[in-house]
Amino acid sequence: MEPAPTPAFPLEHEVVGTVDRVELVTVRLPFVAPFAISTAVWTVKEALLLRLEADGVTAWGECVADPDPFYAAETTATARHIITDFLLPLVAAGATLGELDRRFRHVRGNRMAKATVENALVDLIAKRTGRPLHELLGRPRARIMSGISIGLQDSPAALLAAVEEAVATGYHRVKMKVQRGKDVEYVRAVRERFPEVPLMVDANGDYTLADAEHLARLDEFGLTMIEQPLSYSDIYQHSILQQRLATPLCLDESIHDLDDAAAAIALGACRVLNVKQGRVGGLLESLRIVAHAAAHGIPVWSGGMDETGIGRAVNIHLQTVEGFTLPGDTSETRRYFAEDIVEPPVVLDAGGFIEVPHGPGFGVTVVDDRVDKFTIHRERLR
Ligand code: OSB
Ligand code: MG
Repeated sequence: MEPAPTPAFPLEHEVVGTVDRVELVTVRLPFVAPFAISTAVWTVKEALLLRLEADGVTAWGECVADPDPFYAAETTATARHIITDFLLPLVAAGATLGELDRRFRHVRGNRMAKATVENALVDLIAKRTGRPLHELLGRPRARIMSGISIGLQDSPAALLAAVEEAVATGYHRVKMKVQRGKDVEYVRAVRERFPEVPLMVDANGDYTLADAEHLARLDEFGLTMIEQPLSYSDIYQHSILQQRLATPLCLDESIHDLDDAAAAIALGACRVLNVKQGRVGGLLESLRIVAHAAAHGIPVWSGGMDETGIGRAVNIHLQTVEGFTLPGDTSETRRYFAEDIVEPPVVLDAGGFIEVPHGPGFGVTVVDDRVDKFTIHRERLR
């Protein structure tokens, strides 16, 4: 008899079981401090959570969409619609995650909604079989690198104070948000005070190709990369810009799936990739992107979306995968929330590393009282 073909990626052959109860819960957690990027300022984290129950096991998936379309086109409301009306009806007991992934392709785009369903099903499968997520990914438990994303600040002095605290905490690299008018002089201030800290900037699409000469002024600061300088939907113009800059470009918003990543790499539009599993449709698509990038010598790191402890835990497990060679946007819980909905919180160890949470599934415990306290909407679907 022919041996069964080896699945191309871990997760693909995992089987979805029956689900007894399905709920969508929207939580709103206050941020410790407002988080500003070139297109938005957020003072609270609003997240859509998918809660599954089966055989007394509870599993969760967090959607990374914001309530507004200022970072990505999807919102918590569009995700709720797509999950309820199109994705959940495709989930059938007995199907593998690989089959489900193929079914989900019939629904175009909406990758944040897809990731939410995939994540919750992965958590359920992992918990039912008593395995931690990194084990489903075929990876040993390991510590991962840390990184911080510092939002736009009112002055270079305020930025320096934030970077000072980040360096003192032990983060492996610092990312600072930039926008027109808050770029070269802000970066210069940080570089003069911290000549050695691994530093990068993220513009969230605030510039155009006409700014190429201005952006080239950043080359003198030895940045590890410039993230998404041009439009949220562009790949081609980034390939032109990359030819004019010594600093590597990194794409975030423009990459929704493996095809986008492959196009960006083929065009030379970036030399680094930010993989947010919640943006690209989930863990399985992330594995494909990371494998493709590694095969083409492109380093990858895990971005973040200011997730609660649920999504944060997923990002941490994913970073045990080979190919995540750079520190990502994975920071301590206390940087975002005075009180999170999970235990334990994410903390840095003495070396600035983050431990992968222990236990089945994502390895964190969702505290029901806290979910209740922060819930603004709850709906039972099944
Ligand atoms: O562009 O990476 C981004 C947060 C929200 C939306 C977009 C971005 C970010 C971050 C913060 O930079 C990442 C994090 O700390 O989770
Ligand atoms: Mg970004």
